[in-house]
Amino acid sequence: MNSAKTDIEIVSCEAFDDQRPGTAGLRKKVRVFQQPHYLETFVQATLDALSLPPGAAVVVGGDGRYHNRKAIGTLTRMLAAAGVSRVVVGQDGILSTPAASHLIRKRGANAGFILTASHNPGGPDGDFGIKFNMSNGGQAPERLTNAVYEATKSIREYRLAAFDAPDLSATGTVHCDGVAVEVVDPAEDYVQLMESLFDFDLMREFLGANRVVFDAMNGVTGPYARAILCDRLGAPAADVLNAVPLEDFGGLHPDPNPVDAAELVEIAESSDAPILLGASDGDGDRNMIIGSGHVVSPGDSVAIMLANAHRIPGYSNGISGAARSMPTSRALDAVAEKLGIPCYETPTGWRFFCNLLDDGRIGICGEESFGTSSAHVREKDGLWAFLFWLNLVAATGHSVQRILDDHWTEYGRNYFQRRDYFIEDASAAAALIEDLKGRLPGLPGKHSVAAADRFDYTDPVDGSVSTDQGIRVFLDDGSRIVYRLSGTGTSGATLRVYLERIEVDGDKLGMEADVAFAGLAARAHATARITDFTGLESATAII
Ligand code: VG1
Ligand code: CO
Repeated sequence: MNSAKTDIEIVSCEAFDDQRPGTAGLRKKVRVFQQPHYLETFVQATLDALSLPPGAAVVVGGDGRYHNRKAIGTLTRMLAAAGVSRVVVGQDGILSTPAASHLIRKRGANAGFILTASHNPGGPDGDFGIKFNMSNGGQAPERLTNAVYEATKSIREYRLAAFDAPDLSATGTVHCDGVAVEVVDPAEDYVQLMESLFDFDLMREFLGANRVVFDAMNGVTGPYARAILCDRLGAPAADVLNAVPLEDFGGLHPDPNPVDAAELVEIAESSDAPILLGASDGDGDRNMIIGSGHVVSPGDSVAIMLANAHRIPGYSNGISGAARSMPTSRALDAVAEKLGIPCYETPTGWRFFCNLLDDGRIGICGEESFGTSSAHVREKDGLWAFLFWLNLVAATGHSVQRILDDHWTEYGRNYFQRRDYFIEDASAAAALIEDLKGRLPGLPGKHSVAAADRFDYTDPVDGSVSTDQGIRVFLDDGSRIVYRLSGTGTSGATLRVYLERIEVDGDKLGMEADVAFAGLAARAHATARITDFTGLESATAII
């Protein structure tokens, strides 16, 4: 216990009224976080709600974005004041989200703080954020984030240990008063974990004859990708693009989707395209997989992983069950059914998978938002997904296109598209949702609507209930439209409209998405009266 000998400064402050955590932690503009006391009140509220035992160990890291270093210094001092005796932090403050999750679990730490706004842009005019994870390595459940929000509204003071923020530039342990700040290589433990799951020998041999390219998008995964793909598997350094984490991501939007990772898509379409390409986001939890010039839809990706898990060493003993977030395509359900294992449908946000993973009910899970992972951590994991595909391509000798074609032929194809509408006036977005909810009972039976409901979720492990997690409209032909509001934005509101169409006709498995969705997209737009409520004639982004 160090708090007795640590000098503590108590700072009075006013509460802020906008610190409700969203889908994944608290995200705001950097300038909001730079306001005096803003980070501190949120951290203090979190520490109060967490009530860590005396002498606790806490993992701290971030994606290297602007404001990270300063925030880590403050956080370390606040953790010391809260009686934490060990802070494990990545060198230079760097830890990818999945690596932080692993470190919490490996070290038996009591909690973790991850400083990131994920795929949101960085830099002084960009976004900042903070996620807090529990001792299982997963993000705080809703009951805790609600408690934190309540605490932020009435906070009057916070506590800081009176020492200078430690230097994080070299590995080793620094003692600050009674707190041991252990600076670790961000990649070491994670590399070992990946080696325990995948067939590195096979992958190394494969890379001797085949080229793959990974784009770290100037986010956190560069050092991890270099350590694994180059140092361990022999890929040339030049094949890890944008490999140095930059505070502003080099001005890029570090979001691995076909629009923001256009450079990679271009390489994939060139005549001497690599056999496999991948990208990850700012904090390393998202992934995009490309092969044969084709971006693998995340819903297909997780379904294919489940169907082929027996080919990958770490998963060859079988998978107990699978899960997907509600808006994610139901391609996964079809595979689970064939395997005779359960497939859970959870609300959007990785934290909802964590109980299922902890309870051993599921082994693989995914979200349509380019997120996939397994029980190896309690976060989604971008580089893991890329390595899974690399191992799969190496093990089968099949191209990504062949793997997709075989899968669709066996299970049918779940065409999937997300249309985002950015709505400046958040109240207009809320009104649209309320209006649609009110009309739901009247939709079935007309215009080939089979059913329409509001998605509420009861966690099968702890019985906790999360209501209002989106709106589902099911059509007679098996198509589905889902509506929900984003919980990660930092201004206005984003309405997400998710479209899914299932095709089993062998002649219709190769359509372009725009062709596949021409009808359903117009239908979804009209059903929600999007133009009436927002003035928008079309989606702001189609992914
Ligand atoms: C989005 C995605 C969701 C994901 C979340 C956090 O949330 O839709 O699937 O879990 O981002 O991912 P929302 O509420 O904006 O739709 V990350 O990589 O930004 O931590
Ligand atoms: Co992310």
